[in-house]
Amino acid sequence: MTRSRRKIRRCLPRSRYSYREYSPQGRFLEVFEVVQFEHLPCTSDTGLEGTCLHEIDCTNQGGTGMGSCADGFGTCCIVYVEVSNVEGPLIFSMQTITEEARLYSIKITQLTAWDQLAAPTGCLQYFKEDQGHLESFNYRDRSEIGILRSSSYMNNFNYAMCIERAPNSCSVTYTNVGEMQIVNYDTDGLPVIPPQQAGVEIFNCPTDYLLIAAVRLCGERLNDGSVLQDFSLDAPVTDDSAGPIVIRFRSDGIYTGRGFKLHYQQNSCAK
Ligand SMILES: [Ca+2]
Repeated sequence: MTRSRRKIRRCLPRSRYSYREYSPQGRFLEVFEVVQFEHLPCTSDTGLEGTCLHEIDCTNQGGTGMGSCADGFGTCCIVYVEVSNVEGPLIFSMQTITEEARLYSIKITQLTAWDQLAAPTGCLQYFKEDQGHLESFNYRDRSEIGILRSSSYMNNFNYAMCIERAPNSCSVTYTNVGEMQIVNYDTDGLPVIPPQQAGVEIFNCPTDYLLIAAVRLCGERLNDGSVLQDFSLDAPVTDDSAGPIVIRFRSDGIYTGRGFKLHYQQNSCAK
């Protein structure tokens, strides 16, 4: 009998599964491989977030399987809201300007500063993998709980995305993997830079921009000019700054674009 691998939905607390059958000679055969996995947050193929559980646990807890877990490569947007030591209840309110009915699916987890999942102070988003994706809010053009929608970041953003530095990591390289659009307009209402171009620094990106390695980046391409001077093309952007890894995003109170989806890769100091 050959060993077979049992399908695992990897998502949070550590679980251990094994299944054994006994041969006619009385010796057991390991039919299913013993697998241990962390019950970590995960994102379904359709964008819904959940907790990675074995399919049996998922069913026992009244959950619905949404596909296998994301191998730590997910695009989780766990938004961290710091509430200090205030006493509850904590009230979460939603504001909308449309008369259309809305449906929300929101998972809330309370964390202490000592929790493994807790983010450093000031980080609205926190990514703990050595590689992954950074995505602006409302970037996706569809979701399981809604219909097709117009993707756009929002006005008056000013937040930080933080990445936990991996052991022996000395730099991070960012690449554009989506339809980037971070817009800037002058006082006459005209685009500061032409379409399908990368913008760099304050003259190109006065209001809406990503801040990576202290450089403002905007436009419809990701390119800081360090490795490629053709700003009609994307080019990798590498931050070799020491200390915490922080990417900031800002927008002003008027004009918005699609946003961004970047891949980040932490690089070994040996490189
Ligand atoms: Ca703007």
